[in-house]
Amino acid sequence: MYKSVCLLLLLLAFTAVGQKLLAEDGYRLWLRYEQVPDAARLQAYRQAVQEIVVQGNSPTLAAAQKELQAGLSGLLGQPIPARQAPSQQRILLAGTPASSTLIKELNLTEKLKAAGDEGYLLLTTTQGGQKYTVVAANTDVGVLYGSFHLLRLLQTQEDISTLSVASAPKIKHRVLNHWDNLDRTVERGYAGFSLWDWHRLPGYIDQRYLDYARANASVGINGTVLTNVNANALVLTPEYLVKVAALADAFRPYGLKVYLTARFSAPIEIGGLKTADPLDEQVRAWWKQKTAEIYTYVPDFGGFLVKANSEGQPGPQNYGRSHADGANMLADAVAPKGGIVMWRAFVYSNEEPQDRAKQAYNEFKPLDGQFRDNVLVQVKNGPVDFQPREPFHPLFGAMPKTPLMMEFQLTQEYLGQGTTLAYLAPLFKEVLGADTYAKGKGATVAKVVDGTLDRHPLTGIAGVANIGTERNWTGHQFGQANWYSFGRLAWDHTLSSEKLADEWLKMTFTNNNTFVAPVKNILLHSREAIVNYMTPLGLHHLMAWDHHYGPGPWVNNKHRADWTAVYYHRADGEGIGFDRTKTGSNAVEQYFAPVARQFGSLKKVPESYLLWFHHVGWDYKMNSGRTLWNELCYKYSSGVDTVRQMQQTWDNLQELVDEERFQHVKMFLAMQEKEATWWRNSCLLYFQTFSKRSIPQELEKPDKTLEYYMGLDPKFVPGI
Ligand code: BDP
Repeated sequence: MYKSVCLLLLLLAFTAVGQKLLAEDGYRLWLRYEQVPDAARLQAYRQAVQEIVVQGNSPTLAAAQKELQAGLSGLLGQPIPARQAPSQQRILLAGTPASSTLIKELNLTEKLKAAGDEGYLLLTTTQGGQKYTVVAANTDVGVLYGSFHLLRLLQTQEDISTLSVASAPKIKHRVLNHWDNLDRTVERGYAGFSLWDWHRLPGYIDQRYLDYARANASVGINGTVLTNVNANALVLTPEYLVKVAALADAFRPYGLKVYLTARFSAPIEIGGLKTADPLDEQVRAWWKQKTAEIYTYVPDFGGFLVKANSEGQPGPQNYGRSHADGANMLADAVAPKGGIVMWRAFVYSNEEPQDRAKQAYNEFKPLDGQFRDNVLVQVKNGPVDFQPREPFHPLFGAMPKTPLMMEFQLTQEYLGQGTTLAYLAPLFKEVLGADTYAKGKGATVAKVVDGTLDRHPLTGIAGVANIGTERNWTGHQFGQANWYSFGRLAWDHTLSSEKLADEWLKMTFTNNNTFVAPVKNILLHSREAIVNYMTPLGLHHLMAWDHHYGPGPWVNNKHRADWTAVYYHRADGEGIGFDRTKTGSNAVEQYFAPVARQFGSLKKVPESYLLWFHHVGWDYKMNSGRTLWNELCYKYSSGVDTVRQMQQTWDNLQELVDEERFQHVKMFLAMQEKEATWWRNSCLLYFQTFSKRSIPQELEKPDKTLEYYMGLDPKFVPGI
């Protein structure tokens, strides 16, 4: 007896330790629902919510109820019952006027008008002697989104005693793009393998699919493209469609629609046709039939994302047809069921252009007005390719008759990949806030994307996902902040980077400001640090060949000049930078006049874009008073310094973070510091061969030779 009691105690002790050790591995993302530590707040919340009443039954309302119950029970540290009718005084009431008589009795019709199909109201009200905290919406999914909002208020310890919140998304399609292959590798994925376990589907529904859907719903993401833009036609065959259907079924309660990438040559590869010409009747019929078939598996299938005639992918131009011909063929196929086509503008042909940055604009602008109503043209944030900093893409504002969808990259292909702490909300905000001057001052990219500038009802925003099978979802613990902030900005692009960092940190780590304040500072400076130690002052495309990990400013002589680094930086004895003014490629001309004038002028261009648009002499005087060469040296060095400061800040916070995540981030920051130094040293030594100037005395000098850095050749880098 004594022995078994001891054993039991030992076991309990181990489990407790085990739970502590395993508890914070990042799996729970920002949905941890730990008990509110502040006693006064806790008391207030407990008084406000004694039970949950979600009237109505649908899978989505059930999901909302489950989330509220789990979330509130955790946050309030006591079980909160859920009932169909109130039995207490303080009720959390959630539902729609259609699902709930109690909500109906509150007469919210007027207030709910602005909520639309996905928005919601959060209110505090009293009726019949009962005090209600209300989550009301026109639709079940609105109730779900509102429930997550309410939980967020408690997670971040906001006052909920007099709620009066109305929220609706500014953009309609808020979509993740997974570059996931059917063999489960992920193109440019740094967080393990693809979440989609195709082999075990449809039989096995992994809990991760549901947690993935929950996480998306919690930030308002309502669509997911399951497959890589470099598409495989097999996903369109019945063998895979049944698996796609299983995923769609798992996601549906969370308002998450499924989309697929359409390989343009699918009619040939899996349809047995001789051509994929979009004007060929047989091809058109094939896509119609194929799409109808997809809808039998997934009745609410969202539609297609297409990469065509880009980087070797097949497309309409193979048959002398335009992008509009290709997009419209697919648009006609999905239209009967309300589907959409997201047609990518990331194109560049096999012939080498004079300036790759100009190509998407040149190809797409003439097509404005030629696309069907259910086509969105999906444009990367900048004109080259997801670089640490690019000016906004000149197509934004230039195609008023076509809804343009924004494409951001959450996976950090060009921002340090899996080992780098890069909070990207400042990048998203910088682009969305840029003024295109398409209709005079104030025509921001955000207004193009949210449809208000040209009154487009169809709107969309996409993020190339950074999610994989790693236990913490994104590889780097802080990668989660990009999934989070992308979703929140897709819903409301007016939110600030700072607010989103604040929310995410509080929910993911702790509300303790001694932790939140310094770590927010880390987040907010992280992207600029990367720009500084990789590609300062408008430099771009300096990364290593193919896998893109690490520096490669010396990359030249590849089969396409515009895949090399030297094509972009153009360093020579005189200076450095790509002349995109009238004397060069004249890419500036693609912007509206005030922007073109600013970018085109050496005096007016912001220094952060200087070498993007100008070839500038090494001794050019910068705003700081330094020469360009010295400024470059300073920028590269300051990037490294910032990472070192981040390390110091983090080290001081050990007491405030669980051990597992503390050590994780510490080790990742140490890797990042090495990589930052590698970038700085490589780039400065290489550019020095042109500038022939020395690195300022006061700055740290590279401790290896250029040959050493050029000889580094990391093997099996993930993501290719
Ligand atoms: C590039 C990536 C490549 C993608 C391509 C795209 O290196 O893997 O396929 O973008 O967006 O940046 O299509």
